[in-house]
Amino acid sequence: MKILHTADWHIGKQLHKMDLSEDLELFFDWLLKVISTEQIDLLLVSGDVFDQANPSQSALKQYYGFLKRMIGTHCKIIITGGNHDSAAVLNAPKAILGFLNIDVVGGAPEAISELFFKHTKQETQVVIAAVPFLRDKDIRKAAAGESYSDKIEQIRDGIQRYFASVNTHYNAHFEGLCFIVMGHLYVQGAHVSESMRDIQIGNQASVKGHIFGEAPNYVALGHIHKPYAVSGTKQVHYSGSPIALSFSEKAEVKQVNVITITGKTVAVNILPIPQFRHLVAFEGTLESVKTQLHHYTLKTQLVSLAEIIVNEPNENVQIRQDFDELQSDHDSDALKIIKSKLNFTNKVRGASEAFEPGISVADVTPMEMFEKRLQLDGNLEHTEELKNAFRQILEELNL
Ligand SMILES: [Mn+2]
Repeated sequence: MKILHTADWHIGKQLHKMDLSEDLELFFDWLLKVISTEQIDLLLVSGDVFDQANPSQSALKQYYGFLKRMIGTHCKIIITGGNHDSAAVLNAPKAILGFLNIDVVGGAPEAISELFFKHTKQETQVVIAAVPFLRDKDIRKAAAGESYSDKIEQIRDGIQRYFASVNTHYNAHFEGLCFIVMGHLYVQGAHVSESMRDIQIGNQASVKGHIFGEAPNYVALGHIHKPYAVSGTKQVHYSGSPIALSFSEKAEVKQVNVITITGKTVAVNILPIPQFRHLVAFEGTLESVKTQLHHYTLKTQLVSLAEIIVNEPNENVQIRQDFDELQSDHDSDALKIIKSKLNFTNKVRGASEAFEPGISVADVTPMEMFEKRLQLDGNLEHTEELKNAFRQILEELNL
C-alpha cells in the first residue's frame, strides 16, 4: 500500500497581496499525476488546508475543484484541520464528502474513536489516527489568574495526554496493524519560517518528538513549512508546504512524502515538487539593485516575485524618488516586485520614525507593532509580561 503525505496547502494565501492560486493549481496538476503514476492508495493532508478560517469563494472553489478531480482515482483522502482552518468550515461538507471516499476531521471530535480510520488493500491493513490541530479548549481547562508559563506548561501536558490516549485506543482496538498518526503542531527543533504565525501559543508550547510514543509506524505532521524529519525519533516527518509561502522559504526545495507499507514495514520516499515560481531577493545600492534586476532571467513557468532591499549611505530625496520609480517601472514578464525596503545609514535628523520609511504596515506583524510601541515608552518594567498578555489576546482573537 502506498500513502502520500502532504500538508499546509494554505489555499487562498496571498503573498504581499499577490495571489498564489496559480502556484497551487500547478501543484494540484502535478499531485494528480503522481497519484496516478505512483499508484497512491491514500492521500493524507495534515492541516492548514486553507490560509484563512473563512476562506474566500475562490479558495473554496479551488479546494472543491481539486477534490472533484480526485474522484475516480481510487485514492482515498483523509484531511485534518490546522490552526489556520476553521473546524466548522472543514466539517460542513463532511457527510457528503464521506460518500466520495474523502474523510474530514476539522477539529478534535468528542470521542477519540472518531479519529480512527482503517484502510485495507489486499493483505495490507493500515490504521490512521487523523489528529487535527488541538485547540486550547480540547486539551486544557482554563483557570482564572493563571500565569502565562502555567498555561504553556498545561498545553504541553494536554498535547502529550491527548496523543497518549490515541495510542491507548490503538492498542485496545487495532494492535498489530500498521499505525499512522497525523498531527498539526510544533515539534521542537523544527524550523519556523516568517509565514507562520509567531503569535501562536501552540508554537511556544512546543513538544518533543517522543510524545508520539512507540505505537506509530509513521507520524505525518503539518504546521512547519520546511520539510523536516524529527531527529531522535522513528519516522516522525513534516512534509512541509508544497509551495513557498514567504520569502524566508525561497531556497527550500518543497516535497511530498510517499510511504510504502509492506506488512508493518514502512519505507519513506521523498518526492521533490518542481518549482513553478521563484521567489528572489535583491540587495545592494540603488544602482546595484537596478543592474541585478536588469540581468534577471526567468527560469520558471510563473513570473518571479521579488523582494528588493536598497541600502544607501545618505538620506536623499532623489534616491527616494528613484526608489519609488524603480518599483513602479520595473514589473516585467520575468519579475514582479512585491516587497521593498529602503535603508539609509545616515538619516536626516527628525526623519526617523518608529519604522523605517518604505515599510508598509502590511509587512509588520501585530506582535512587531506591539514591540515597537513598547520601545517608544522606554524601559518599561513589565515588558515580557505585557508581550505575553498581548500574545494571549492575539491567540484568542485567532489573528
Ligand atoms: Mn499551521
